[in-house]
Amino acid sequence: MAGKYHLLAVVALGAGATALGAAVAERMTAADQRGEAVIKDVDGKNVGTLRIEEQDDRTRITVTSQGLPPGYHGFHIHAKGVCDPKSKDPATGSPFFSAGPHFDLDAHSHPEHSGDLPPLLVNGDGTGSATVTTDRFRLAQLFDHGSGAIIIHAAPDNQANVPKRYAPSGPDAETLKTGDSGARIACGVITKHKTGRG
Ligand SMILES: [Cu+2]
Repeated sequence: MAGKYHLLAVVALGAGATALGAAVAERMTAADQRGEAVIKDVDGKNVGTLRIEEQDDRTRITVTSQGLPPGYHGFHIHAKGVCDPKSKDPATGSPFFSAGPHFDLDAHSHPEHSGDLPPLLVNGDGTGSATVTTDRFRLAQLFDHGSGAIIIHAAPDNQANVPKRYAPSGPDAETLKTGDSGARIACGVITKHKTGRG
């Protein structure tokens, strides 16, 4: 990768294209960084890791987990990089209230938040893994926002897909906030790291 960028930089300088050179420099900076999180449950047990990287015009998110209850789990980036298991949601009693609402660059509802991700499937042996790409945010925007936290929920995420026959007036405010994913069972603060390939 480094070789490719160096070649691009030489071409840009050779053509005297200052703007292109600056764009390449900016891209090198972004490619130099990644986000990482160690995901812990309420007892502080390590239940997974998360990696966030830039990949062309997308952001790639990779998760591996272990020691979690089998089934689908709501899986989102939340706005605040604070994972305090003793911080309880006054409305529901859920821990990790400190991580705030779903990370969002605008004023979207669920499941249109910038940090909304496909649910995590945990296998019968408690392990899960997934790689997902999203164009809803770039790594720099996440860090500008204050880094955030990855949260794994107890229940599946209904993505606010509530058919009219169940709710004639559509999903309620709670569903449009969280997708009814239930309590927060694990949390990982996303921190900035150098990729070391620049
Ligand atoms: Cu969430």
